Amino acid sequence: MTIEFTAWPNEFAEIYRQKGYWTDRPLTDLIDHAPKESVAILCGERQFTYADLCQKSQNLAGYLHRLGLKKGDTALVQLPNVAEFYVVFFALIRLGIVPVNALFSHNENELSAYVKQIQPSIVIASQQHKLFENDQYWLKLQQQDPSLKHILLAEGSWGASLVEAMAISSPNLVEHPNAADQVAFFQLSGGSTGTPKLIPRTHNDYFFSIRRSVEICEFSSSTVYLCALPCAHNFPMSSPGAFGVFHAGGCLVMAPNPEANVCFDLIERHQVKVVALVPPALALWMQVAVDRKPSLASLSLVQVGGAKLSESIARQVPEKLGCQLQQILGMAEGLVNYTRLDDDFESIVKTQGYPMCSMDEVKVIGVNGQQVAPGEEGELVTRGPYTIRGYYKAPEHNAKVFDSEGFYHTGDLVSQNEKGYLTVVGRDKDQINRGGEKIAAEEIENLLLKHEHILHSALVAMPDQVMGEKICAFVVPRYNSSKLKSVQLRKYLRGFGIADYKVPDRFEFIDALPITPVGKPNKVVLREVIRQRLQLNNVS
Ligand code: AMP
Ligand code: DBH
Repeated sequence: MTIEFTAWPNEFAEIYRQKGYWTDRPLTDLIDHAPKESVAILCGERQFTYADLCQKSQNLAGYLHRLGLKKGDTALVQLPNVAEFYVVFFALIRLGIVPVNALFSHNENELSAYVKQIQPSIVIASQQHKLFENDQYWLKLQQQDPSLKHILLAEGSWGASLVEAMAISSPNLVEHPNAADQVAFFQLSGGSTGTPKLIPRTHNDYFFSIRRSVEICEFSSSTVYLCALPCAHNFPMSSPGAFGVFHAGGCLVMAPNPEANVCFDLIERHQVKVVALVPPALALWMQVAVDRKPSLASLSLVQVGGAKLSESIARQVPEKLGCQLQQILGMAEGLVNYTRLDDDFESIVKTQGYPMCSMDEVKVIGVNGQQVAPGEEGELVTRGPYTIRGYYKAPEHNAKVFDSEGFYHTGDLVSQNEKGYLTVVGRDKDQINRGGEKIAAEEIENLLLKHEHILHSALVAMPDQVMGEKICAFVVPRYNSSKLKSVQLRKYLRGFGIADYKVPDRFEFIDALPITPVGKPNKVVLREVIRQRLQLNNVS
């Protein structure tokens, strides 16, 4: 049993193999060939060598095998930033079980949507999350999908124990990962539609993106990398992220969150050299660094991506943090652009770099679908050796965002200079980028529309000093507008169990939505309305 997905056409696959991009090795090679006694992960007071990581993931694979899980099964995983996240990942991969790694901030609404899409055989979660404090949600999930039989909890008073499962040795385990050109796991898309989309990543394509990232960022066995962003996110996982650290034989330090003081302590204690951040976290780090710069003495590189970094903040990084900046424009669908370590300072602060592979085909196209001249704005479209050709089981959406030649239309508006460097200038997708966390407007609009007092709703991004963008929900009440209040609507939305970061920061009640000539809500106008209202508020 393999997971269905849109494969690369053979003629492309052949070239990617010839070039040595696809090596037909499973992702487990990332840890299985590292020097056994080196420290792979530091997590709180715990230390895991590469030998530990291999052993524990083999043990867990043995346990899962004894449960009856097999190749082609899927798993829903939700863990905080702990070493077990990686043990679980490699255990599942060893058996060809395909995980979806939910973000820890995800809630009932998101997890249930993933369960619906992949029908997992097992859930691996943590009691630190309120959904798994007791077995209520678990029972509900089992009702939703009766084939879901198993749960493992990282710590807990109910369910089977992940720690115990990792501890039982399984000497006779026969590993059988999925073929390297098949789906290894699902990555998550920020999305722009009502249902979250899953991104099938193969061993071959993901492994390549990791290896190439390691080369570009010059990771080595002496790299000490701080995982401060959510570990399941594509950026800290693969650009080069934790997996890049493993491939290089370096050391991964887990931070519970990107909070500056917590991270500064860890950097000082473990002599961290590299960290990946989103722009709002970087801005906060720069404030705290005014008093704590010596704590950062070991830091040589801060990678920033996920959302647009302002040039003025970028310029201050070397002075305020005492280290180099690297900008990254990446996406869980594949394409990753890096500024290079030896780039001139102007390119580093003004652009988000260029693709990591010479076989990444990148075009910037205008509204007529034609490529625009260098320096002009257009939509970024791409295909290449590690960019997917389709989302999981989403034929309608795929028909919209993948063209007949297999190019992925990113919805990012960029300009590309003569040297090939890309700069993000805007977005043409129905999404809000709240400091790196993406919200599909339609998902929340649909929930608002279920409210008996709401006639129409439209979510747009509003500018925010710290987050870059925040969520503004325009709402047209059905009856008497005075009945609707922001507090109630927030509570109402939380009632659906949505992740907190998706709850609108502001509600604006209006009599009617401005519409475009084709009858859709005119979000260009709405963004302008909220921008002006915010400006007025600032003046008054
Ligand atoms: P996702 O498809 O959910 O993985 O999110 C990827 C998207 O995040 C990209 O298509 C961009 O819209 C946005 N993004 C990532 N990195 C940057 C960056 N450095 N600057 C601006 N936007 C970014
Ligand atoms: O935002 C992203 O999805 C992202 C940013 C930087 C990403 O997937 C990546 C690097 O790999």
